[in-house]
Amino acid sequence: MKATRLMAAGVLMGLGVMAMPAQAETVLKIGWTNAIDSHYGVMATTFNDEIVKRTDGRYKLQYFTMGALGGEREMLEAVQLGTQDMVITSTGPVGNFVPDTRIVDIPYLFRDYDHARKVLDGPIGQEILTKFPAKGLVAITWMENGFRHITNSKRSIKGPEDVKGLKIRTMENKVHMKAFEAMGALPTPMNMNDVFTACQTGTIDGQENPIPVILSNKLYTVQKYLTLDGHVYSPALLITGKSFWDGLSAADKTAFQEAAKIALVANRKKVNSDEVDGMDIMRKEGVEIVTSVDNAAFQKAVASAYVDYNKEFGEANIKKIMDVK
Ligand code: EAX
Repeated sequence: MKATRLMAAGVLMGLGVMAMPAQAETVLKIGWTNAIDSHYGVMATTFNDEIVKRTDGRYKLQYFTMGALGGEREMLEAVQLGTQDMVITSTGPVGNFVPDTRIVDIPYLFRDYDHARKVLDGPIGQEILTKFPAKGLVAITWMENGFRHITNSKRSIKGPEDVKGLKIRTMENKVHMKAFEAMGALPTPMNMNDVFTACQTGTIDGQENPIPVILSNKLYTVQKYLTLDGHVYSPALLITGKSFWDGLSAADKTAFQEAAKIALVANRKKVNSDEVDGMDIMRKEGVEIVTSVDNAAFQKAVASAYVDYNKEFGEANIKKIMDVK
């Protein structure tokens, strides 16, 4: 009798296991324009580890680094279309999709990292994120690209007068282009994937990016001069498609948001450590670094662009961000 019961239990168990299919695993394609060990890569890998933990492996990320899926604008279009699941991008091209983000691209808007992080994590930054769903996108969290500095192959830039006449690659971002026009440079908008070769061949004289990007894309091997002018703080974003996000259960949405919060800490930590470690790496490669500039002179040089910024964004709105303590 006992054996029969055991047998029966075994069969039921077997059936039971068959009746409960293993939870399907969803693999999400995520792309960015830097390396796996960059400030974006550490965000993606930390985010993945936290999601796998929080969803018992029902979701995991498939990484596409170094612009393998295209430039940031192209990847945003793909996420909007649903042919790519997620993108980590600077705000550079985002303003072409969600115009409300453009205000955070204004040069000299943020005093330092603490100020920028406080604004983006606070009501002003969170309010901007609410504008994404209307455009078919969901910004899961603000992230960080870092303060942007100018590199070039022509001359050491000690003041805005040295920028005059240089062909400087910018992102596809009219706010940034306006600032470089005001300085007398020739702003050349370009997909990040083309920047290294453009520097190498001299198609452009220079470009501007945070230290983590200069390191990750090895731009210091094709740019002789670096000036730590920090003309603009470059936020980044972790973005997915609205239809994917709406399909998640409330519990999974919370899991993704909590995972993103932990990943953001790793992203910001990497930015700060790159800024310290990067100097020696670049000096060893022979890069001539101007470590401090007359900020007031650079701010004066972009004053004419501020006339347009005040008109476009409202002087009070710009001041509100600048006044966050
Ligand atoms: O987001 O395009 C750029 O200069 C960005 O800073 C880079 O792709 C990282």
